[in-house]
This record gives sequence, structure tokens and C-alpha cells, in this order.
Amino acid sequence: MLKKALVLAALLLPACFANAHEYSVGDLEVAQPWSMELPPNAPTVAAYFMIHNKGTSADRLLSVDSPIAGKAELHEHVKNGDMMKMQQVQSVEITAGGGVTFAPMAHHVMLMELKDRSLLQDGKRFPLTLHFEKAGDLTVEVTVQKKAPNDNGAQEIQH
Ligand SMILES: [Cu+2]
Repeated sequence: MLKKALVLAALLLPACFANAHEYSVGDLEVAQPWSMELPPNAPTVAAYFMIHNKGTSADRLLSVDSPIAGKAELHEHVKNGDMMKMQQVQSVEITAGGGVTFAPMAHHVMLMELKDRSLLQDGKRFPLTLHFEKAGDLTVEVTVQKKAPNDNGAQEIQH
């Protein structure tokens, strides 16, 4: 019984670390990249993550790309009268000591011209490379899941 529990703990441990999904380049930390599983015929897929800048100067996310998509854009949601609509932005600033959360109904990465849908299923991951003006490039693994990460997960960035 004890042995079984130990084996189980050993199996669970790496999974817990893997779930943290934190990446860093220069002064920037990117946490919890995720994407919502969508129907297989969805024309576009969104990717979300949190960026934190622990440095003393601002940086900018200039562009993103992924091998699974022919095209990737940075989008934001804006209020247009009573309607929320999304539009492309050229870059996203990450202020010194600040952060930006990419999330549904906020900033997001829009992946278009999808090439490889096999990685767009619950539990799968696909690579996404973020190009920052100062910090350079950072490739993260985006986890595809059926539900948004819980609020506890959203607080995961450590200072
Ligand atoms: Cu969009």
C-alpha cells in the first residue's frame, strides 16, 4: 500500500512541475501558455499566457509564430459601442515591473491557416515562439485544454 502510494507520488511529481509551464528569457517570464480545445473545423485558434517583466525597462512583444499555423497575429478585444470585437495590434508593451495577461476577451494570439490540427486536442501541446524587442525569442509549449486554467493557476508567477 505504502509502496503504491510512493510510486504514485513519484508519477505525479513531474506532472506537477510540468503544469507550472514557466519560461523565461532575459527579464521576462512567460507562464501558463494554454489554448482552448475547439471543434476540429474551427478556422482559427487562440493562445493565451501571462508575461511578467521583472526588469527595469519596458519591452515589447512584436510578433509570434508557430509551426502549426501559416499565420499568427497579436489581437486585442476592444469595446465598439455595446459590442466587443477583436482587432490586430502591431505589438504589446510589457512595462518595467509590470505584466500582461493574454486571456479570453483580452489580448490573445490568433493562429490562422492551421496546418497541423493533430496537436489541437485536449492534453496535447504545440510550440509557440514569442519575439520580443529586447529580450529576444522565447519558444513555449502551449497546452491545449477543454477549460480555462483556474484562478489559482493564474496567480502562479512568483516575484
Ligand atoms: Cu483574435
